[in-house]
Amino acid sequence: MRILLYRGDGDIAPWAADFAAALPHVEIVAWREGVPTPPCDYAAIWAPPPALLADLAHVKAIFLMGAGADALLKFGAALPDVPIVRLGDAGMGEQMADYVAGAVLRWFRRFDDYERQARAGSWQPLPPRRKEDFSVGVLGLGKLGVPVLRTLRQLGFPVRGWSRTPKDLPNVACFAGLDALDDFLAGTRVLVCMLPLTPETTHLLDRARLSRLPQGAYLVNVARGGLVAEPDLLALIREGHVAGAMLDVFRNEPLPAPHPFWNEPRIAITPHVAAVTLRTQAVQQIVAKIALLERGEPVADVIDRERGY
Ligand code: NDP
Ligand code: OXD
Repeated sequence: MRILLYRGDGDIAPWAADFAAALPHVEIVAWREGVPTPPCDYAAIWAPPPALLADLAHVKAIFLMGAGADALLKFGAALPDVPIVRLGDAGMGEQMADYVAGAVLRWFRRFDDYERQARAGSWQPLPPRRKEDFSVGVLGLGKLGVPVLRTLRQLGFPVRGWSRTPKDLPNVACFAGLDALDDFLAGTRVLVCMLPLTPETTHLLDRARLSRLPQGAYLVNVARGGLVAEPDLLALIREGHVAGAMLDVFRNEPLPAPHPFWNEPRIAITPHVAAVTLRTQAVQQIVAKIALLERGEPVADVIDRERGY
């Protein structure tokens, strides 16, 4: 058996070493542009260039070394008709929960306001906020959205969630479908975006939708930049309707130097690190799924190309 490996964002050598250690009888092929690739049985890839697609001709399945499939699905009909399998959690749920809890607590305890005051040399206690007024709404109740909700609920915040199909989660106010989105937004003080980027979700958060949030709401986007109409968000922050945002993902990454987000003090920026792929967990999960496929058994986390996630 041969497995083709590629990551567009870093050194593939440690991945090759981990796969080789887990599968000693398998040939690991680190893909390089312009170097002939032998036929491979499986591929484990992230952010591939178009030139790699021709070398997927013989694979039985494509494994993504990440959770989102948008960067692969954009190749559409150029992809072979084999299962595309993404990572399911693999240590990302806990990272997402930490990231989002940090953002919510920062605003709830007004650390952003106190940082501003401290820079101005001002010693001024501010009125405390009540958790019951600080409802957190998570868009996307999947592998990563659910652990985020669980953590926020444990911290005592009222939580609500929105998904495509109806859900029943303990102590979570659940909403489903576009018809329910306005009601969901109207009761959300901190909106957390954890949706996949699909044709249906692109630009979902535009001026009209963000305006449904109550005055003084906050936004955390840890999903994909294309879900948010960036100029609309900026305008609503400048007008004061949205009090602040913590953004990990952007339409163009890295966020370009002249982008106005860089100079907006109410926007906190991180460089797409809300939940990084943990190599050990990822390799273990992919190796286990290859074993299932080799035995002819079904695997979890197969992308539905129609739905786009
Ligand atoms: P899942 O596929 O497990 O969950 C997706 C959720 O979104 C599901 O609840 C689904 O609804 C819902 N959803 C999808 N489309 C719609 C729609 N049109 N309307 C309403 N709800 C919808 O994904 P994960 O939780 O694993 O990951 C979510 C995203 O997080 C990834 O796609 C990726 O883009 C991003 N990500 C970002 C990272 C970072 O570091 N910033 C790291 C990892 C992932 P339903 O349950 O009904 O199917
Ligand atoms: C992912 C990501 O989808 O890193 O895994 O954004």
